[in-house]
Formats: sequence, structure tokens, C-alpha cells
Amino acid sequence: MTTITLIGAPIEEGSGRRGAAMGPTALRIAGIDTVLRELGHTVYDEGDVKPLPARDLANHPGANNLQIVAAFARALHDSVHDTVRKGHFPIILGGDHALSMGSVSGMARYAAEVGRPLFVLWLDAHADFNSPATSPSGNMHGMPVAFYCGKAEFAPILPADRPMVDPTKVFQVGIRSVDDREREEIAEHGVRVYDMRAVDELGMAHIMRHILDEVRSANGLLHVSLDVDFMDPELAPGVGTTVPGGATFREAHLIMEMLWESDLVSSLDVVELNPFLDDRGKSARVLVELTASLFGRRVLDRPTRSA
Ligand code: B3U
Ligand code: MN
Ligand code: MN
Repeated sequence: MTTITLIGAPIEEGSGRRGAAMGPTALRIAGIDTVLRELGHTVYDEGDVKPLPARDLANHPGANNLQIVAAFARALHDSVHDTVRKGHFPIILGGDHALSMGSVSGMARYAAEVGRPLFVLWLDAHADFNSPATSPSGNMHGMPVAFYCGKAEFAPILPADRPMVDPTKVFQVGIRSVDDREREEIAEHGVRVYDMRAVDELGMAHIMRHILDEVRSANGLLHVSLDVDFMDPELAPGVGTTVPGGATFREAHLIMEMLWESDLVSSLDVVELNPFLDDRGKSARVLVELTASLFGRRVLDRPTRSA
């Protein structure tokens, strides 16, 4: 059984609209701690991280709300790193996807300390590989992957000599909305993209087996970052950037069940939930159900994981 620490990150300034700051509360109300305890895990809730506004950074025309985004990134970098060093599994309750600048960087620091490669499974409609120079919107929730891979020019949000993630160890699944410059960047840096067409042609199980085999054979740590818009808007409408043609209920649960069986996952972000746009808590409940599947809830016992 796992010892889990919940870390709330009520950031919405990385997205272009209000509402995602209510995400951590909605996930708590939907009972994320209770389902994990019912599965036999030990759960601590740290409450919400306290951002310290990053007044050392100047405003940047290509990076909206840079100071507050940086403040959350710094706070999360430290708290995720501290949590995982204690031997706990961090679950970051978002909050918009800019928070992954901090959470993934904190995991990269830990991975470097223990001498293991960090892999990232990015479940999203978007590639989030923009930078202040390429972003069409300036919204920093479209930039975290380029940031934690160190592949674009950013203000000094975190130290420039921190461990970066190798972009060829980032697996993006469910992608269906990519900007022109972003498309060039992900190809140039070798990000491993399984777009929705790949999901349709190959099937989710095949893709996941491939990813998990690679992480296992490299003795890697695996950080999972789940953006609500990965799922089809019919299933999870509570997000500011819905894109049609997303993952189904079964595809999303299959991923989570395979992740649990793999025993490879070290950390999780649940991001972009906007309760203001949700349909009576529907998306929050779906996210809690998916988290339960990632932590061992299943229909039938299947002989794979030993723990
Ligand atoms: N690629 C666009 C839109 C976007 C990215 N991520 C989200 N939206 N959630 C951008 O603004 O970077
Ligand atoms: Mn995203
Ligand atoms: Mn997205």
C-alpha cells in the first residue's frame, strides 16, 4: 500500500480564464481522499501550497501573470521534492497546467538525486510545448513541457542549472490540438507523441504497453500529468479548453488500471478542472474515479501486481 500526500495548487493565472483555482476544493468535495483510503492507502492532505509572489521577475509580454505562475512553480518544486524524498507519493490537485512547471521539475530533481531517469506521461488534448516566444496566447498553461525540458528561453522561474527532463522521455497521449510552431518544436526535440489518430489506429492498450515497457527497462520513475481536456468533453465538460474527440471513459480507465499494475508511477498531477464550467460536479467525480483506478480499484482481480 502507498502513502500518499495530497498537495493543493489553486492556480488559475496560467490559463486565460478564472475558475481553475476552485479545482482543489472540488476534488476534495468529490472525495479524493476517501476513495484512496478505502483502497487501503494512507493519505495525508497538506492543504494548498502558499505561493510567494516572485517579485524578482519583471512582467513579460509573452508570459501572462509570470510572477504568480512562478510563485506556484517554486512552491510546488519544493513541496513535491520534499514529499517524494519522504517516500510519499505526491498527488497535486490543480489548478491549471502551468503548475507542472514546478511539480515535474521537483520530480526531475529527485530523479537526478537517486540516479534514475524521469519519464513523463502527458495525458492532454494539447502538447503544452509553447514558450513566451512561440505562444499564440501568452497563457503559461500552454508552456510547461518546454519549460521542464529546458528547451526554450524562460525568465529565471527556477534555477537554470536544475535537472531537466529529456524530451524523448516525455510521452504525450491523446493530443489533438497543436499550434504550428509547437508542432515544429515537438518534432525537433523528439517528444513522443501518440495523437488521437494513433489511439484510434493502435489502441490504448498497445500504446500503454509500449510506454510502460520502455520505462521499466530503463528503471525509470514515471510522473503522470492528467489534464481534464484529455477526456472527451461529453465525459468531462469542466475545463476551459475542451476539444472534441477525446478519450472515452473506458480508454481513460484502461490507462489508469495498466499504470497501477505496472507499479512504475511515482507522482501524479490532476489539472485544469474548472468547477465553474462543470456540470454538477461530473468532471470532478470522473477525476476521482480515475484516480481510484490508478491506485488499484478494479472490477476483477488480475494476476500482475505483487503488492
Ligand atoms: N496551445 C494553445 C492552447 C492551449 C494549450 N493548452 C491549453 N490551451 N490548455 C496555447 O495557448 O498555448
Ligand atoms: Mn495541458
Ligand atoms: Mn489541455
